[in-house]
Amino acid sequence: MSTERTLILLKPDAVQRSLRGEILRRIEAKGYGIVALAQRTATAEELSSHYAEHEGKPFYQPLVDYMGSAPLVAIVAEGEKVIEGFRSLAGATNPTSAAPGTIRGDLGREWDLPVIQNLVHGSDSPESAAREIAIWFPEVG
Ligand code: DAT
Ligand code: MG
Repeated sequence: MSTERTLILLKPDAVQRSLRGEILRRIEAKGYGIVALAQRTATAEELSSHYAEHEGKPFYQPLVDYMGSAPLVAIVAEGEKVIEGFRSLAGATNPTSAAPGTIRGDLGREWDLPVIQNLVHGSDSPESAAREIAIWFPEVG
């Protein structure tokens, strides 16, 4: 058994497009558990910490600005290999390249929305998951 936890964000576009239920359905249907879930507007501190690895990249500032512009939903999900598994459910970063069947592939719309609005974030390693869970849910640990 390698039960682990990951940090998922339903980005502001997912909230605005009323896709929370659709995305949560996919997470739960896969068999992952929801350990914590909260909708709120992220602070600049949370976002600069969360996206520290991207600081200096051209999309960093637009990304941080966008993520703080409206409410998002932060989630801690749990399950066997959930870190890699949720990344598979999410699909490739760019919605046009994301495979059909994935969240970004089925629901992402790059023709009228920028890549930044690709619906979800998921931790990419056990180290990122621990770091990100501590940012969004310090009480969960
Ligand atoms: P992912 O969210 O698939 O882990 P990432 O960590 O490389 O992707 O980038 C974080 C977010 O930044 C991504 O979800 C959308 C945005 N982003 C990444 N590359 C981008 C680019 N070339 N142009 C615009 N936004 C980009
Ligand atoms: Mg990433």
